Amino acid sequence: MKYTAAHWGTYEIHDNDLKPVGDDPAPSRIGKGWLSASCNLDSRILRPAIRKGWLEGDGGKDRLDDVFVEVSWDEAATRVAEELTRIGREHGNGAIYGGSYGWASAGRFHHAQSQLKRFLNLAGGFVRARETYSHAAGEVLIPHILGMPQGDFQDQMTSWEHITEHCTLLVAFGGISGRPAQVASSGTAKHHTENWLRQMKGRMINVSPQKSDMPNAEWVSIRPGTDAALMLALCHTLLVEGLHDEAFLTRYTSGWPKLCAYLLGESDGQTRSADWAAPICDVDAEAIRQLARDMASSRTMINVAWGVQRTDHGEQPIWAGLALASMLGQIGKPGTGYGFGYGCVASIGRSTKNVYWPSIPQGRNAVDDFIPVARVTDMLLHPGERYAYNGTTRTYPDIRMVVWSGGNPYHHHQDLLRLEKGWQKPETVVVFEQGWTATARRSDIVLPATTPLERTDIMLSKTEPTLIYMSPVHAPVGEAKDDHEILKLIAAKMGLEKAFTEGKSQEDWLRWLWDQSSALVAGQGMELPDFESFRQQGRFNLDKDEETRIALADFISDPVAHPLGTESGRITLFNEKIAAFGLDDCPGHPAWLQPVESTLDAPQGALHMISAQSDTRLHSQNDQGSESLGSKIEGREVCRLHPDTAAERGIAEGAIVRLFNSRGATLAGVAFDGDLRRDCIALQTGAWFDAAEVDGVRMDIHGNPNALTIDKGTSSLAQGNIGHTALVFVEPWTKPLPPLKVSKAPDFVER
Ligand SMILES: Nc1nc2c(c(=O)[nH]1)N[C@H]1C(S)=C(S)[C@@H](COP(=O)(O)OP(=O)(O)OC[C@H]3O[C@@H](n4cnc5c(=O)[nH]c(N)nc54)[C@H](O)[C@@H]3O)O[C@H]1N2
Ligand SMILES: Nc1nc2c(c(=O)[nH]1)N[C@H]1C(S)=C(S)[C@@H](COP(=O)(O)OP(=O)(O)OC[C@H]3O[C@@H](n4cnc5c(=O)[nH]c(N)nc54)[C@H](O)[C@@H]3O)O[C@H]1N2
Ligand SMILES: [Mo]
Repeated sequence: MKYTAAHWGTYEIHDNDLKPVGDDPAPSRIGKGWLSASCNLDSRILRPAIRKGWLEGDGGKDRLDDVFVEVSWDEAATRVAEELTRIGREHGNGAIYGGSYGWASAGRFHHAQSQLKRFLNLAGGFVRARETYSHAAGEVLIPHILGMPQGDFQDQMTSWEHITEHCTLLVAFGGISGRPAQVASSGTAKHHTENWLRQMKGRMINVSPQKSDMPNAEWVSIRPGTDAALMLALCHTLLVEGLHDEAFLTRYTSGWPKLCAYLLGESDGQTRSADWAAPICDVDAEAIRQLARDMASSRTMINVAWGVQRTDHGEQPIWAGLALASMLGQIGKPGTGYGFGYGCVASIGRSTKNVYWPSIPQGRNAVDDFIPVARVTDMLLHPGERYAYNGTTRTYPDIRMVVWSGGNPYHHHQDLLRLEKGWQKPETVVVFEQGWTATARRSDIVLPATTPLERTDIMLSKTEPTLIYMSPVHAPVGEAKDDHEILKLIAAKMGLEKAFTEGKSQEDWLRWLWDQSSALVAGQGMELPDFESFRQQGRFNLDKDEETRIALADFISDPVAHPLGTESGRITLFNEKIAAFGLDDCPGHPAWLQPVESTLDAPQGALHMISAQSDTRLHSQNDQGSESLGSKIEGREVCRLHPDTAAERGIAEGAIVRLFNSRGATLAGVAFDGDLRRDCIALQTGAWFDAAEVDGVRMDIHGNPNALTIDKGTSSLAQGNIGHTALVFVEPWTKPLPPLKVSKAPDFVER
């Protein structure tokens, strides 16, 4: 049997068709659109192309909707090599941005960024990006408050087995569902989050603006962006009703008296009571008090979904949630305590032993500069400007060349019309892409990359016992090449080919990865078959020990012998270091800070837009596949509205509407959802950005929420993205529908 794999699942290959592996209890919907997206010759990039304006020396000014000239691979590689060399010589490699954020594809060898970064390091280095769009606030905050990298905490999070067995009250801020759990980075062969939820014996509470964020749960319909206020009010009720675990707070936390003073209003005259929080959160005060009592009398697990921190001051719900769990004193016990991200990807809370598989070596970056990942437009627009980040003051580099591989900034970044402005600054933009995404259309040199369905690779995933020899399913479309082959061509032009390939063929690299992997697991008492047998079988199930975990168990068992890596060795409820940073937007303890936009002080008619992860895509991937295309209305992404909200605005189901605010506008089709808050509108992310001038106004016409979101950091601590914080207006669209450009390639001309 031949197999292949993606972030969204593992597939058997049958006569050029894909079937999810039989032992996957809930194969993903995303996978249904994979093959058709890969074979979509209208949207795939077939040949290397160079923007005509760039060839004519416009220096990037018209890098928006230009026409392209198709070129040979030799010319494309030569041009990239020449530009890298020229920019490096004239401005230094600190003028090259290679951060390339993005999920790329599963497969250990053909990982786009790893390949690109290995190459750029050999070519003199590049400015990189720190943190992720997923949970930047967590990545910066968690080391301060739990004394370990966010990833380490994630890897030790309490196993689902313990939660289903012992937890009697699961309170999920942002919900837990099979929708985001369709994927796991690097790949997965099993989707079991929904199974775990079905096995829950205790109560489940979904604190979210959308009921659909958690099946079979009670719903607390919270005003978006106000979770920290609710959590603090729950803390306050525990405190004033004497339901908190004072002994736990004393033994395992530091700074409790300062948080206590804040809750009681001793520091600023404002009590954080249930009555205070009720109008902020739009949740009944008595319901808040009762929830606190229920939490204290139950075996309670508190989960904060990553989406809850992709909001203005997104650090706060992470920290307030941890404070609440600390007051309940159930951290370190089976099935209770605190979680960050259950259900956000399939792998969270799995009890299989983690294996930290080898990757191709990336070498060393001679450039020491970075940006927090979501500050990309600020960097492009404001070279030399200073900004705050995690207690430091940094300066934006002056970027002359951007090289992107395996990510789609015109999907992931906020306020895309603003990104368009910054995007015109560099002299040269190079993209390695599979499809004519908005990013590819806005690049100067476009290098067509293969999809995993066109190449051979190995799927190795940290939490996943299944290892897959990935076989190709169809021939590469057009002249598309693997990223590695493209980089090899460019490296050859720069005299770096030998250094880049180490003289190894792709198959040599796969064997090398397999040998390294065999050696690694042999050291842990496990055995891999030899490479030939693995290739023959296509799939190998590692005999991993189940390793059920309890988060922070060592620390709880003996906080002196196993202190946390924080300033106090304990969970910091007041953090001296963060306090000393003196930030207005991230004080020394969890706090409620009103977001830059919310329905608390919204203009008449404004709605809060929730731009969650898509049912049918991985971000923008597979948007041009059958499953995503089939879900659209007149080719536009679907937004969901409460029927009452629609009625007030004269909007019919199935109609096309314009969503707009001061930053931009987009068009979407309408579906009704009685289980969504009336003051919200839900528009999932990932429809390929398609900007057009309509009556002289530039807007997106395909339903991309990032035409409307805010390009601001969570705070000057983490500078994470705040995609979930945005107010929009909605009205029926009465003009003719502008034709979409995304579904086909741009225009090609002769030089
Ligand atoms: N409004 C809003 N915005 C958001 C979010 C949100 O919740 N709301 N979520 C954010 C989050 S959590 C994330 S992680 C980001 C995701 O943002 P991205 O990870 O950038 O999104 P993807 O669509 O996965 O982009 C991957 C791109 O790489 C290309 N690609 C795939 N495989 C390969 C390959 O092998 N080689 C090459 N060269 N290219 C390849 C794909 O065609 C695709 O264009 O979006 C963020 N943006
Ligand atoms: N199908 C699919 N699954 C995915 C992805 C994908 O693209 N497609 N992307 C993956 C990636 S990269 C990531 S990082 C994870 C992200 O996983 P999550 O962050 O969990 O995903 P989201 O859907 O953005 O957010 C979860 C829910 O939070 C709710 N929410 C929004 N704002 C607030 C708020 O202020 N308060 C509360 N309480 N709730 C709020 C929304 O209703 C939303 O449905 O998903 C992963 N899983
Ligand atoms: Mo993410």
